Amino acid sequence: MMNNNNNSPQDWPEPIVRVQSLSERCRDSIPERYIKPLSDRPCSEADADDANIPIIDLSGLYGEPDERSSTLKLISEACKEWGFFQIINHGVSPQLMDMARQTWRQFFHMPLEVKQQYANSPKTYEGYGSRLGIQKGAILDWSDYYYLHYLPLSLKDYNKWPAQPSSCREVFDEYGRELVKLCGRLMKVLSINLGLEEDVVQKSLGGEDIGACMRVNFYPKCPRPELTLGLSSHSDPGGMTVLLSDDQVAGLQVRKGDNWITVKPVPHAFIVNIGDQIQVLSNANYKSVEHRVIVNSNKERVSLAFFYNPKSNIPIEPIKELVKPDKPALYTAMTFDEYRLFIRLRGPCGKSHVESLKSPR
Ligand SMILES: O=C(O)CCC(=O)C(=O)O
Repeated sequence: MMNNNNNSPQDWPEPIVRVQSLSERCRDSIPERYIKPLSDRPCSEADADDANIPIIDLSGLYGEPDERSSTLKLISEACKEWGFFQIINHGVSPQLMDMARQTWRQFFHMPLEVKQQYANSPKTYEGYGSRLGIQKGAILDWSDYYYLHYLPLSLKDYNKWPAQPSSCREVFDEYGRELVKLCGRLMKVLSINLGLEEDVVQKSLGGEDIGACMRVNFYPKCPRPELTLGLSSHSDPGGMTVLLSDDQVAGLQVRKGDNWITVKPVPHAFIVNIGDQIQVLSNANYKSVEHRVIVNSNKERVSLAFFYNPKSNIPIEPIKELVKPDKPALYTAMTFDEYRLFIRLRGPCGKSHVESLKSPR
């Protein structure tokens, strides 16, 4: 049984403590609940200065044929080797990106009582939250977040979006529209790179009926960053994630073999990563890669993760053109609704779930 503490998905197992209030109270120690086992703590040595995920200029996709094919190739290699890349010249306005991040930063700086009106429950996770997973006694991450649905329209509920700052709903509506367009373009690229007709990946995710949601992460300053994580290692359960990172503060680390590479964010770039559902659809040609977030003692950090997901009730399985005699289907079919229940109950835990979907052979 996944939920072995008799908790219901309606309830948190313990009273919720906002990490932001802890950060204001704790001077030189952190509560034990946030101290990670030694093996999970961030390593003290800085990673090689020049190591970074690939940075790809998307304007190449619309240039001369040579430029287009070399851009496609860069994306293909990044998907295979890293599962992560940064994109520049992606078509989303830098002003909109800044405004979106700034608006959410303002939200997290509103008085607690304002934010508490949106306190979430593990049933849908929508709203203001401070933990993932409902296992009693779990070690927690040093972050608060806000989670909301953008698509399908049946799940989009403005009452669950903050009313303040007053521009929040309008800004996020526009941001969501732009990101859905960007993700649609990226789906075509992935399809072409997998040797398929350009609309196959999008269709396999449900065509027009995809899901999209966003988690805004707020990582308060932490007096003992070497003992904890802002977000534990996980792969993203959905199709693809487009992350707007903090432009001032690094924190995202991507697994590369046995190392963790700290992403150096480029101003006005997005960080794109493959999620578990594209790993499944691509029959593991592309891998969703584990990542985690470290925190620091002198700067808070804000990031906006936009999740582009399959329609939630259709079976997701390897695309048939990618199943071959020498590469049989590696995964059994599962709907995204079933799949994400796991992370909702258990919280972030590496890649254990997508690995558990492997077909017995
Ligand atoms: O804050 C970040 O840089 C990464 C956030 C993330 O991995 C997530 O929200 O799933």
